[in-house]
Amino acid sequence: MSERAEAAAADFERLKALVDAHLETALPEIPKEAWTLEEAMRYSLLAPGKRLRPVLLLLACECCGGETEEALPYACAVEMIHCYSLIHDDLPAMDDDDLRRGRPTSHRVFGEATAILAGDGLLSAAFERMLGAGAAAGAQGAGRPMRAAYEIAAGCGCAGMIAGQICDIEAEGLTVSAGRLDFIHAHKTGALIRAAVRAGAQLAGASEEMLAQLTAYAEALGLAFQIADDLLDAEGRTQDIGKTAGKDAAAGKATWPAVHGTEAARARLSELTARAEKAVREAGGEPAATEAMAALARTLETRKR
Ligand code: GRG
Repeated sequence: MSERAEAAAADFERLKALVDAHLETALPEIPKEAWTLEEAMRYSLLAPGKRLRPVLLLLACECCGGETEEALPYACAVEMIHCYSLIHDDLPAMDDDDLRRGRPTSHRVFGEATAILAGDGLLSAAFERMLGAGAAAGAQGAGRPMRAAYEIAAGCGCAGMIAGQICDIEAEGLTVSAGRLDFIHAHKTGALIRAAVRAGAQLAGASEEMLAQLTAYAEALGLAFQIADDLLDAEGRTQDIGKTAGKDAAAGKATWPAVHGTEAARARLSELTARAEKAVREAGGEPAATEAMAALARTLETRKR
């Protein structure tokens, strides 16, 4: 590994450790009477995830010269939202999965009703966390927190992740057009990744030009991430990816390899990785964070889980 790549990897690990530590105390106080809810929420939230979205938010904030400490509540909120979406996605009514992050899924451990409520709880807790941080900034300083919270709300909402999820479910077993497939990916997976990057940049008060460059980075990265995920599902092993491999084909899912073929999927993945790297370099932000964001795009291209 080159010196530059080593520094970028260390940056990712530094921020991931920060996120992991903050997630421990990020949930609101839950009444002791509702202890099963808390147990189920913590089970999913603290399971070993990659923490890609919160780290991206923090890196985007650092890239635009912002304060990492101030961005942490938003980073934790994005991870809570991501976890809620995973819990609900795994439910029998959706993808019906038994394994997530190498562990039994929430509904397998706690039952369906508790899993649904744990997802609801994480989504609500995310907004509590962000609005609490915004309120603490006071009326004078609330502009940036408001913009960041708005990005995240829109990204996970009905014109973002949820729109993608419904189209994904409705596409099962059907032949979908390339355009429809891109819509599904850009929304189901891409919207929250895009929101995380834009929220981090907004917290740092990024200029419109920088925001546009980082948005281009996030959009390319989001699609690349999903294509890599599709390839892993098709070619990876359950024990490596921590979730059941081969499920997409079995469920007749709309995926990049299924619609375009494996070779074309690989070529698109490389092209998107290069596009993401170029966009973040052209943003002209803080050098170490820029390097870490570029390295992250390259790592996701070859990821094994
Ligand atoms: C239920 C509203 C709702 C949305 C669900 C998350 C999601 C939307 C669907 C999950 C289906 C899926 C496996 C999509 C592929 C991309 C993806 C989101 C993978 C999981 O994210 P990682 O790999 O997971 O970052 P970790 O566990 O590392 O955090």
